[in-house]
Amino acid sequence: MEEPPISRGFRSKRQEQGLTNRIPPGQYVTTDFPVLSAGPTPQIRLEEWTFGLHLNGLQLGKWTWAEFHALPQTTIKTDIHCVTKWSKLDTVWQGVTFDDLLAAAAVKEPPALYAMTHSDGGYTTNVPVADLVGGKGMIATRYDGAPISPAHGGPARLLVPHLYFWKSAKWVRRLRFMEEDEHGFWESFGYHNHGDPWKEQRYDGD
Ligand SMILES: Nc1nc2c(c(=O)[nH]1)N[C@H]1C(S)=C(S)[C@@H](COP(=O)(O)O)O[C@H]1N2
Ligand SMILES: [Mo]
Repeated sequence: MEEPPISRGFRSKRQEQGLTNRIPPGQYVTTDFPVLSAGPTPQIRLEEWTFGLHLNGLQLGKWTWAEFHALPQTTIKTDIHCVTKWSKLDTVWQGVTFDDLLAAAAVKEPPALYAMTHSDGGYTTNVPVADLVGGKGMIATRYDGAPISPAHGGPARLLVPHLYFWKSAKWVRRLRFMEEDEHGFWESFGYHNHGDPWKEQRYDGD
């Protein structure tokens, strides 16, 4: 049998946009910015806001809003991928990287392999420390040149864009280093423990 002719003119929309290598499997691109929250948006007064790093009940570092803004600020442009299948390209965030936070706390080496983030409202998510350091994670306070809106996690959210977006905890207040891994909120409801979009690690067992 003859091979069907290959349509040489064919290029998918993704190829046209040069996106073939940017969209993880099963994702589609949206230009909106959907809001996904498991509960109400907490109201946080900046005068009361602090961010803390903890290990075994010990506080390694704590910053007020003003102190946090005196730390080196980094701006990144990155794609984000939600487990509900939307991806948003070229989002721009400003904040303090974990590398800079650890340096500010005079912590030379990450003190444990695992971390749990704690947010106002009670949300938690666990992330391996290796996914936060080396420029991979930050505490972001600005999105698209303006303060992050409350619905999107303002005043400050975790940003770990190479993992599914549920790992990017909104309204984050505390990160606790852990010797042993524990499940956060969605992880204990069957979401994948790691959440790498390129491996389609959506649910436990993927
Ligand atoms: N504190 C908190 N952080 C959270 C969530 C949440 O419910 N509470 N939802 C997560 C999920 S499932 C997603 S997809 C993203 C959504 O962020 P967005 O609302 O800014 O799009 O936030 C993540 N961070
Ligand atoms: Mo999500």
